[in-house]
Amino acid sequence: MDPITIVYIIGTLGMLVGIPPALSLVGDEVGLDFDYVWAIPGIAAFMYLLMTFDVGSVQFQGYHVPIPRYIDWALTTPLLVGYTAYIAGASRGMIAGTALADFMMIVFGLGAVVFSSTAQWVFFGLSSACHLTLLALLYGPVRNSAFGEPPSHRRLARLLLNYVGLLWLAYPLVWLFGPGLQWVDAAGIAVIISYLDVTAKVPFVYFIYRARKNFVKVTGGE
Ligand code: RET
Repeated sequence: MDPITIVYIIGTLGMLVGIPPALSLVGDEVGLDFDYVWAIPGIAAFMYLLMTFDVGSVQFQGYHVPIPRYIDWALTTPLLVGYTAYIAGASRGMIAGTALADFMMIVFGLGAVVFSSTAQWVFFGLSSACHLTLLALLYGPVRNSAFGEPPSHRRLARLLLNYVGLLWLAYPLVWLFGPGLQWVDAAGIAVIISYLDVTAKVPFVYFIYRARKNFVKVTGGE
């Protein structure tokens, strides 16, 4: 079997691990609404399954680009940052702002893998500008809004914020060494990204799942 296929099978199984804890949050009355957290590992598991069967891949300049990966990122990364901002007690406008900056980062990021040479670097720059905007929103207004929240919410918000803020820095680096400078081949990139994707999603869900016990106490006392 093709090693990339094996990597995607492991990725699919990894994402499945995040679904039961996320489903257990549906309908929970804990002061915050976590009804759609399941979509984070759920959409990813489905997209990894498509990648396992090589559905929806295209070839650009010798690079195999799995479109399901970008569909996954475009849908689930706004959920990851949106939930982070929501738990931090950010306003609806700020939640939408972080989700939008994130979504644009992914759309421009797709441009950075489908176009060649100069255009590719322009899209890398645009995507990176959105990433920086996202980080500025997260570490500025979103972090500040958490100060007014109950300690259990604040603790979880800080954990998720740093998790997203630090782990996601690896993605543009992977792009640089892969599609950008072509030092790492497509198989190497597939392994690294699959590892990062499962790490970005499954522990994220688990952190919320684990913190929920303390939320019940907070709302119960109000
Ligand atoms: C790209 C390429 C161009 C520059 C930048 C990028 C950033 C991507 C990020 C992706 C995060 C994905 C996650 C997936 C979870 O499953 C598109 C690689 C800045 C930050 C968290």
